Amino acid sequence: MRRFSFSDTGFEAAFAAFIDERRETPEEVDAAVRDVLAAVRAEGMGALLRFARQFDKVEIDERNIRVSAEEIEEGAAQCPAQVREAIAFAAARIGAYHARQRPADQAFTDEAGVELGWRWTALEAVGIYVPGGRAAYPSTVLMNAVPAKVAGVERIAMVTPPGRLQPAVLAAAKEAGVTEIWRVGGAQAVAALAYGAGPIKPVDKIVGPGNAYVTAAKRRVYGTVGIDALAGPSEIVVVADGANRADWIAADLLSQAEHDPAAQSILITDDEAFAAAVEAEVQAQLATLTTGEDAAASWRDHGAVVIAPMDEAPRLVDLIAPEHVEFAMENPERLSDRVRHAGAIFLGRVTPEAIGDYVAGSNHVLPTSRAARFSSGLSLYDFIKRTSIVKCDAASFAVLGPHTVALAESEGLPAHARSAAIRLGQ
Ligand code: HSO
Ligand code: ZN
Repeated sequence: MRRFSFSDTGFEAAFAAFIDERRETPEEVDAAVRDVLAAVRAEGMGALLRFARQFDKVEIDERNIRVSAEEIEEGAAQCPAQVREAIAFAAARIGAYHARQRPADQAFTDEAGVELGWRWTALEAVGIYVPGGRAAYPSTVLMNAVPAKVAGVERIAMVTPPGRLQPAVLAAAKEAGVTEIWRVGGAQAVAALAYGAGPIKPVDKIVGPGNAYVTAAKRRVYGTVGIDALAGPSEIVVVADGANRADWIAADLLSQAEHDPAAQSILITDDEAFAAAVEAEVQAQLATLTTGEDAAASWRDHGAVVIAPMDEAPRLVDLIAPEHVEFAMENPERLSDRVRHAGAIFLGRVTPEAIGDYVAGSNHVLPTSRAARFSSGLSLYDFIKRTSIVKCDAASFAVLGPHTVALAESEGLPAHARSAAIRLGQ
């Protein structure tokens, strides 16, 4: 954990260097991924079964690669009632929030008399990657699938590495309206979704977090299909004054640290005694977490405490451009309204970021690694696209046509020019 003080000479440079540090260990995965993609493209299902044997150490065949409707039902039924209830609660709130994002179609006639507009339509088929192991979060299934469903996507295909399917993941998939689930993971799953493989039909866009192989595969298939943003490790900045409870704020910092040893948690406060109390609380709570090892590594290697006047916080937050920022104080909007670059903002003392991870309704798939400078979290917009519409009548065509001819001729495109000129009687 690094300590910074705004009053130290050299603070700006030291802090800038800190936020520039790369947190992910670069892996030489791209060549392997290229070969996997090519094999699935050439051989289809046979390659998927071979890679399951080779990488996942699991024997699957064409008959059980798809998770059956009965398996989904039975698995979901094993999910504790309380968790199922929470999944339904979260799904309803996520659905309601994203339904409000639906933009209106437009149709208007401009001053030249041209009828113009645009129309939004949903993607037809979307693939959702769900990682195996501990990172198989039911909440992430909801955050990806519910907006797709609300957008009107007909086919929502989920892929996940072969192995034990968590009941809560199946319950979330069912609740969100996932239409098919396949036991295939890694780069080969991305290939199957992009190119198709036997019964797995290609989709139009692939979303969802994955390891370095999955991310490299998504990068490579982009263009054949759409992809969502490339997810990095979680981040949180907590801006807190000294009137907060140190144990609450420590818990918030650890809530993101526990995701990943490469996650990052930063406290910004103007109160040195409070900062020390939070640091002590972090140590005390680390000892109690089953995720303590990862959280401790994250806090040790990437955590920071910044002592600065509260009025400096919005500028510092913008430099970090974090995935999440909390403003734990009275009247938080006074500062938060000045923030420009953040994936999601959580306001006040009783709005921990974890609320946004699960049940606020807003999406928890958010830009990381400073991508909040140029992008937004997952939303309904990821599952719809816009088609523009143009209609001239003879009078408006007479206004537009000559300019079309002039531009087409200047570009050396005579057929373009003619298709306009011919209608002008030229
Ligand atoms: N905070 C994570 C999402 C998540 N949290 C899933 C809990 N489960 C992404 O920013
Ligand atoms: Zn989280």
